[in-house]
Amino acid sequence: MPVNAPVEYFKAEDRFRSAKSKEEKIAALEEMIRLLPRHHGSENAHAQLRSKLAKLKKETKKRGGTKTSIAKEGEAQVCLIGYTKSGKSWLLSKLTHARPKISETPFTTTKPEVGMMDYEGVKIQIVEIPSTFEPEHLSIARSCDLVVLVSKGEDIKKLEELMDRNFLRTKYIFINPRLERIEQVKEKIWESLELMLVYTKKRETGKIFPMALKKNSTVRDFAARIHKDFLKNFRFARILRKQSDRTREIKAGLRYRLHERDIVELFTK
Ligand SMILES: Nc1nc2c(ncn2[C@@H]2O[C@H](COP(=O)(O)OP(=O)(O)O)[C@@H](O)[C@H]2O)c(=O)[nH]1
Ligand SMILES: [Mg+2]
Repeated sequence: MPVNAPVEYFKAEDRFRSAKSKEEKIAALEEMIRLLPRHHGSENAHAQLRSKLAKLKKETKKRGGTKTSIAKEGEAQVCLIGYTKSGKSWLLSKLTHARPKISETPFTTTKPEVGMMDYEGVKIQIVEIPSTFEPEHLSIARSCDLVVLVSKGEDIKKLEELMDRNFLRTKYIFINPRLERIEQVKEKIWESLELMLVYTKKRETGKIFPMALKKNSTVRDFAARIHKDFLKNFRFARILRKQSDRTREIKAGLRYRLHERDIVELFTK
């Protein structure tokens, strides 16, 4: 069985075993897939879980269900969940260039709407989940990186129960679009994603490009993200780090921890 899986994984496994419906089984499996660490030794376990999931989904589809999946794009995927007319489409249109229909009519949004939010050059995908809360739509929220519960304030408890009832264990935050400024909302989403912004500097051109890494990432994580060859032929990294009003230059190895807004240039053999 999987090595190093967190306690929550085994709880999801228990739920899978005791699930009475296929939908519950699917929910538990999706959570197991999300929680099972990804490394060389867990590839088989992942493949087995995915094949079980595919089989179950096929079976539910035969009974009239439809499949909706949104290909992940950008550095993270964020789902907007809330009751109808809470302002999800409105929020999506403010955070991204998407133009979903915003309306006083309940249940205007019937399929997931997608847009890309720009945070200092980093792209974050935002998905509006229709308020009909169909299982195949909620599935998207199960595998995303963050759920934003769009709330008018009085429905906070009901939204938390909705998450719980549908086995949505993804990290979530509340946002009230009528009270919070859009720049604040963006900042809150970014903070909650627990990412850090670093810049990669291309040696040939000297140009810098923003990218997002998990907080506390090392030079190794950075190099692996750029290209596997960089890791194989790694010599050292040159890091430019702003400290108060001067820029420090640091020569670093693979285990060196990066800071927010470091500019990183890789040197290879
Ligand atoms: N004034 C104001 N109106 C909003 C806000 N968010 C949504 N609305 C209005 O509320 C209604 C429903 O919004 P919509 O985004 O379609 O809700 P959804 O069902 O959650 O997608 C529309 O008439 C919007 O114009 C907001 O932040 N401020
Ligand atoms: Mg909508």
